[in-house]
Amino acid sequence: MSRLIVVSNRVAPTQEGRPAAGGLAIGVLDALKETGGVWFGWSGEIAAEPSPPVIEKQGNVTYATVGLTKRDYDQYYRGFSNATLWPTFHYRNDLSRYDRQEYAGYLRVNASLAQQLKELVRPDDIIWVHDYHLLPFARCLRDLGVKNPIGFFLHIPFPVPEVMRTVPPHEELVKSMCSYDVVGFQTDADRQSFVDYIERGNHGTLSDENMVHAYGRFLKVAAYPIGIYPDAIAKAAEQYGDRKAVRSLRDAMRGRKLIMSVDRLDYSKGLVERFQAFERLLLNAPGWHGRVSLVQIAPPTRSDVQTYQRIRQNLEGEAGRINGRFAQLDWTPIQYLNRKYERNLLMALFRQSQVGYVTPLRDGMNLVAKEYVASQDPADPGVLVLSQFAGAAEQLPGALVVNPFDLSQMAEALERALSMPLAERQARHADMMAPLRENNLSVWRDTFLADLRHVATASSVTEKAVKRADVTA
Ligand code: GDG
Repeated sequence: MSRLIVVSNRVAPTQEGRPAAGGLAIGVLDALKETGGVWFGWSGEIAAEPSPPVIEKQGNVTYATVGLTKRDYDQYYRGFSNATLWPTFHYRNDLSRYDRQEYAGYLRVNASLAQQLKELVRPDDIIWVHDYHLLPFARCLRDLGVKNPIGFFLHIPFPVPEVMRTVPPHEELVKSMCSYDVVGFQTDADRQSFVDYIERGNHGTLSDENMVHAYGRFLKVAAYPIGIYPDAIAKAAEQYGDRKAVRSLRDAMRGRKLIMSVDRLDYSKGLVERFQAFERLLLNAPGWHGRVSLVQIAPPTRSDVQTYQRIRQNLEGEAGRINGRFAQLDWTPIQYLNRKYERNLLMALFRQSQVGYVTPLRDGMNLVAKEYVASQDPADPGVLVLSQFAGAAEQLPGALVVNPFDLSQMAEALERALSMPLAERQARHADMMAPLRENNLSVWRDTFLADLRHVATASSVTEKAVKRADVTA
């Protein structure tokens, strides 16, 4: 059996007690622990100069991590990845900026990571690369003569061509993505945006079975919605129900209803709009005063990127303003916690709550939405209020789906969720658990890897045939 090498910008912290708060890290780690393999990427440390990977084995996973220099970090990570690609791919061109030096740094780091990985690759390994930091990574490996199957999965949305074209080196990026054997997206809409870019720009064609022929290569382009392990989450949510933090929250609620939200502190998650819609509920339905609280957990991320500092200030301002307006001596409407919690504890908190409030302005999938559903007690489940712009909305038919730009609609959905009869809550919950079990995290990984193995073999045969035909023509 060939070895699996996973490549992502950041390898999840390996030390106990350092929880990874990020969908990619959680999804990849769970997926890799089962199959075993190598996880290659940045250690999270700033190094004085580039050095060979540090290798550490834990169970059946080998971690191979490298440091980044300050210049690499600034240009590749903080710059082009998170100040250009992240906002644009989340349709926030207004927050996106482009700097040629940063793009050069992005390409340089991709090339240098590829060079370092090449030393570890064996001929029968298969390589699975993750996310927007590494769009050109396969191109770099191919330039070094690596012939192994290489697949790519994008965890965030892929924008429609008009938006993609606002990134100045858009064509170079898309062309380099065609060096992969499989390019996977979270949803069919993302896949379609990528195919539209190729077809409308006359860069290539789509044939049966999602095969794209572009820039002289054949690759599969498909949607592989990332999943979770719902039964393991349900178990953890139940077991952690007795923890002190969970009991304290239950006591503090004193019979009040609880709306729970958990997100990395990111402008794509729609946190400000979410607070404002909750405020609208309190304005429109004063009967809820003193009877419902919103708990927002938002661990900070990328806090050295300027736009992230701004969202933090805005959110603190909004929470303070709304609490100042409505709070009573014994009731705080919004509890805003700007820190990380243990993951199983979060699942137990979800189970305590009556509403899961997940309203990103744009999101590749959103694992929190799925985790919220999985954490519920089937006998007395909470209701999920979910943005239509999360990939998860396609897969969770029992959610109350809202447009996060429509505050009134969100406030109405909250009220409906808070008052929903038990039978309807149970039916909606059951409607969501079935697809979550059917498309769990193993299915995501196994489907992607099966396609990668299949396509890599088939396309190398096709490309050889095309080359032979070119020579004899
Ligand atoms: C990217 C895409 C896509 C959150 N706070 C804490 C904590 N978390 C965990 C959640 C969840 C994960 O982090 C967040 O995942 P999301 O999917 O919601 O969002 P992103 O981080 O933006 O993830 C996203 C995902 O990749 C996977 O492909 O769904 O669209 O943007 O698992 O529970 N975990 C801990 N403490 C916290 O305080 N331990």
